Amino acid sequence: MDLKAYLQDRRGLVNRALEAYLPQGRGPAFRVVEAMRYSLFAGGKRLRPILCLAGAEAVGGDTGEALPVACALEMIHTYSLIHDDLPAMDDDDLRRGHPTCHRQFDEATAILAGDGLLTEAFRLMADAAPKFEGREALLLEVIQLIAQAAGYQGMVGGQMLDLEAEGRQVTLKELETIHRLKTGALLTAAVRAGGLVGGGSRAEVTALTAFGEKFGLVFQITDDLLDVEGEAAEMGKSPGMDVKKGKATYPALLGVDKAREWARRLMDEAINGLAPLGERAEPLREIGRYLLTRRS
Ligand code: GRG
Repeated sequence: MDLKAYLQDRRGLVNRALEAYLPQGRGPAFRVVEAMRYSLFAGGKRLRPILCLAGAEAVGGDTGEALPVACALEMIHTYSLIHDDLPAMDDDDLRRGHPTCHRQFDEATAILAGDGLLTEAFRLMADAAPKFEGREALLLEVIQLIAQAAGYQGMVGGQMLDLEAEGRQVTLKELETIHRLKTGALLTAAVRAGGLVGGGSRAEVTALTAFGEKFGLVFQITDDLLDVEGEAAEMGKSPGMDVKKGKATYPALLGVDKAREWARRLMDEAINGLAPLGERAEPLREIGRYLLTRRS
């Protein structure tokens, strides 16, 4: 399959839907909507929504039905980036190739923009209820799954552990826990939610979840490798920040070659686990292979 064309098509689908779900603001709250849109449309690979759509596709589901959930995932992801870039957290100036939200606007507006995106994500999913007539329990399960992955049992918890680990020695096991929660939980939820919305059987959803968990880990390893080897122009942010901030990373703990080898092995396992889903899971396999060679 032509992965480039596939990603371009899905990105277009997601961007058009996001534009419809979050149109330009009017009225008194104009500034916060402008800040939400600034970060949402600043670029980004749209990986989480694409994983969600590909998860639905892998079980023979309708990608149109998965779109509100896919867009909600991108809103949650963007909120996490805005808050992560704040002076109280990573204090970054550049994100997605543009000034970070608090640099472009101000700190208070950036906090509100993140809050607005997080809240809007859940409104968006709840608003999709009419599309799920007779299957409301399924939509509720998806909303619960995403809330859990984004909250203290997932991304927020992982961020807390990450902040607590700053400036001290971290074991490989601790690092894995941090990343399983901080980045892995939302990526896993994206694939799983796609499978659920797509009407997959429990066995299919379990296979997708196992893929998502390994994918999440490989994503983080390759993110760490990019920080060592990447180019700012391609990444849209400055490389070398992990070392500068004294953060524990896979290349720092294992060495670059071993980290890369581990990522390859994990991705092989992840792809092998998709065998029961047959041809329909090909986009997921291709996205997995692409992850190992990504430059941004
Ligand atoms: C503030 C609650 C809260 C959580 C922050 C995800 C996160 C938790 C922080 C981001 C810090 C970071 C750079 C982590 C490395 C992995 C990561 C999430 C990279 C950015 O995701 P991509 O590559 O970004 O999918 P784009 O811009 O392509 O969407």
